Parts: sequence; structure tokens; C-alpha cells
Amino acid sequence: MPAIDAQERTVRFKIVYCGTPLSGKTTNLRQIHARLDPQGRGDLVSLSTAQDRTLFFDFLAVESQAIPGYRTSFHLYTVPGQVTYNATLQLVLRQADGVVFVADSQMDRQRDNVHAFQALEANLRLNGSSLDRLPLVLQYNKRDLPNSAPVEYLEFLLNNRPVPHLSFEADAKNGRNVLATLNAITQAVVARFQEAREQHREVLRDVIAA
Ligand SMILES: Nc1nc2c(ncn2[C@@H]2O[C@H](COP(=O)(O)OP(=O)(O)OP(=O)(O)O)[C@@H](O)[C@H]2O)c(=O)[nH]1
Ligand SMILES: [Mg+2]
Repeated sequence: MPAIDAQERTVRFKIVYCGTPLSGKTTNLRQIHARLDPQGRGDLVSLSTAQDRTLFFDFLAVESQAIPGYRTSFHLYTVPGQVTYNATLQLVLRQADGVVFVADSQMDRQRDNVHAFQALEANLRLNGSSLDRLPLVLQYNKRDLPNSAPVEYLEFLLNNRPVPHLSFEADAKNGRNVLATLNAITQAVVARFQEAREQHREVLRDVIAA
């Protein structure tokens, strides 16, 4: 559930970018930061090692007019892909409203993508959540590289389910489809929130009518 402040009329959603090491999660946030009007976003906060690897997480807040009458902000986090930081993944995933899974399209990274996806599902389970309840958007990144696996293969490996998740081909380094991915996940989390609100209203109506 997002954080709601009825007095201040603000709603805040948490979106987590995860995926295999070096798939391009931090690059996504850098591109979003570079492409949005500074008035509608905060500073990009990154905690990296000297080799530019994400140590704990990156953070960027962006705002939009998604819910009439409320200031809506989306807090974007990345988690480092390295498995040694699994505890971090679990911590950052806590209370997430939506997830972007950034996959590395290179053929030799497919096993790592699958492991990272399994780690995501396992960590969500530990948090009492699951991808049946949480909106997820897949991003097949690094499509510019010549050793990219066919998109159909990525779909087969990562998105083979009765109701597939939305997916985007991207080249985050050049910004391609970075904002399309962001739009898709923010729309999905807002839609999920509106559904829950409607269900709440129906329950309240039933209680009052009883
Ligand atoms: N060719 C190409 N390189 C990319 C693309 N996206 C990211 N990269 C490069 O891949 C490397 C890793 O990118 P990061 O954004 O740091 O990856 P990350 O997923 O945040 O990595 P960790 O936090 O260490 O898990 C960098 O050298 C990026 O410039 C892309 O679409 N195409
Ligand atoms: Mg990173």
C-alpha cells in the first residue's frame, strides 16, 4: 500500500528496480533524472563503490498528477544485483508497490537473469508478497549489443505465464524506452491502488447497509 497523507493530500508509491548484476538499473535512474524537468524530481542519491557498482541502493523521487486532488510521488529505488547483497534486496523490497525487472539481453547473461528473477520471487515470498499481487514490468535492456538474445527467448525464460507482464525492449544507455518503462509501472501501481480503493468503498457501503 502506498503512504497516504490525507491532510497534506499526498500519496507516495515505492517502486523498486531489480535484476541481475550490471543489467542497467542505475543507468535507468540516471536517464530518468536527466530527462525529467528538475521541478518534478529530486536529486539522484547513489551509494556506489569506487568501481561504480551499487553498494546499497540508488534513490530518486519523481512527481506526477496521477491522482486528481493529490500530489502523487513515486520513490524509485534500485537494488544491487550481486547475490551477496540478498539481505539488501529483501529490505528494499519491503512495502514496494511495484517492481521493474531489468534483464540483461546478452546471450551469456540469461542464466543470471533467471537466477535474479527467482531471487526476486523468493524475497517477495519472505516479505509475504508475490508477483500475483504486485505489479511488475519487465525491461529487456542492452538491445543495442550485437550478442543480444532474441526477445522471444527472453519472454520464454522470464515471462512465460498465463497473463504475461508488460515488457519493453530498451537501450538504457541511450535512454530508449526508459521513460516508457517508468510510465508503465507507475500506471500499473496507480491502477492497482484505485482498484483497492474501490473495493474498500464497496465493503464500507455493505457495512453501512447491513
Ligand atoms: N551497451 C549498453 N550498455 C548499457 C546499457 N545499460 C547500461 N549499460 C552499461 O552497463 C554497465 C552497468 O550499468 P549499471 O546501470 O551500473 O548496472 P546496475 O544494474 O546498476 O549494476 P549493479 O548495481 O552493480 O547491479 C554500465 O557500464 C552501463 O553503461 C545499455 O542499454 N546498453
Ligand atoms: Mg547499480
